[in-house]
Amino acid sequence: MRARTLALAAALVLAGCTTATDAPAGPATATRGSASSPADGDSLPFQVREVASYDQPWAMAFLPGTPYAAITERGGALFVRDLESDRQVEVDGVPVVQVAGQGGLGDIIVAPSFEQDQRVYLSWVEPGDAGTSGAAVGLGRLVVDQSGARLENLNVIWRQVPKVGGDGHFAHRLAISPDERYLFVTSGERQQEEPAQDRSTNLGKILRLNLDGTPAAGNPFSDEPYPATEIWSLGHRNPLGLAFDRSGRLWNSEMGPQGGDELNLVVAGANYGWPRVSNGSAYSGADIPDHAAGDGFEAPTVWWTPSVSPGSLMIYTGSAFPEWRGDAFVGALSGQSLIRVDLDGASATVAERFAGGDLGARLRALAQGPDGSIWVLQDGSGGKLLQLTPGT
Ligand SMILES: [Ca+2]
Ligand SMILES: [Ca+2]
Repeated sequence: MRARTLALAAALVLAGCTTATDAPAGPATATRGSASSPADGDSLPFQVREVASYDQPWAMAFLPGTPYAAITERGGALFVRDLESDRQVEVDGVPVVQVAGQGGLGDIIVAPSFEQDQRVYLSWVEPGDAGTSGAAVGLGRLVVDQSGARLENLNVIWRQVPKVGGDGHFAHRLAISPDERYLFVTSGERQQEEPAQDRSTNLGKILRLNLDGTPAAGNPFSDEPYPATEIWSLGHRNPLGLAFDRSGRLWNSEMGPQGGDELNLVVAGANYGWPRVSNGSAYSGADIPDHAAGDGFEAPTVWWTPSVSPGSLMIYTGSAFPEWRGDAFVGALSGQSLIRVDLDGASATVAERFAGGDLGARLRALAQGPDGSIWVLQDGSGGKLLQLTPGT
């Protein structure tokens, strides 16, 4: 079995682990616009272990059947870390990425067939003509053996169209549907606003693709020309979080403008309103109508004003924290905290916010470990990799 080979390769010579040294961030100041106020506190009801640090880490994925996790850095590096020996190697064969503004190397997730074929999906920003750029998603093999780790046969299977100028709102978070038939991709509106309502682009959308990156049959606009054939939902701004719950519902988190950050229950064909409506305001101070019943747009289930800047979304399914099973976690960037959201069917309520110690920092990514522990990547230079386990 290939997976066994991977596990045995744990003994390979790996580079020494890095040590985190950055100072703790300032106090969190986030509040919510749509939920009661839970108490903030510096005492955390779990243990936090600092594992390592990275330079602008962006995403983390556990590699099934191995003791490894893959971790991306926005600057273009991909690492495979052995969580048992605490050693890591840098992966060869990562594509050239355009690193500017919010762009660079992005998400990584494993394909449903990973244990058989080591396939992973990777997202990044690629350059275009005349200073333009856009997000891309590649599918390839992440091979780990005695000689190191490398990406093989990596092919681009999806792109943002069109490529435009500017270096913001790429989004490019990835998720596999629970039935393991579809790849979902978030596509930010590149700070262009109007494309989020324009079905002749795939900007400002959530896309549903086959596992090979082609548009999935049965999508809501499948009778329109490409790229409308890819669109699952529209009217999104900067959707940096995407996760399925235990009942198969899809949720996304996204950044509003000034205020109006959102947690949305994502429904096929629904329009989430950007830039027509938002519970936030334009940075110019100009009003944007709030979401309102009967306006034709899907309102967020939870929203935050002032902004917390949700940078990631995870729905917990593990056993280590049984009381949290089925709940959503948002990693807040400007909100400098880990936010737990109670999910109950289609309803969602902010439950508590953890801002003590190392969680009182800009948080970039969340992942659930095979043992049900929760892993957190801080944002920025020296961003720490943290493992949360039961106990105090
Ligand atoms: Ca909205
Ligand atoms: Ca508004």
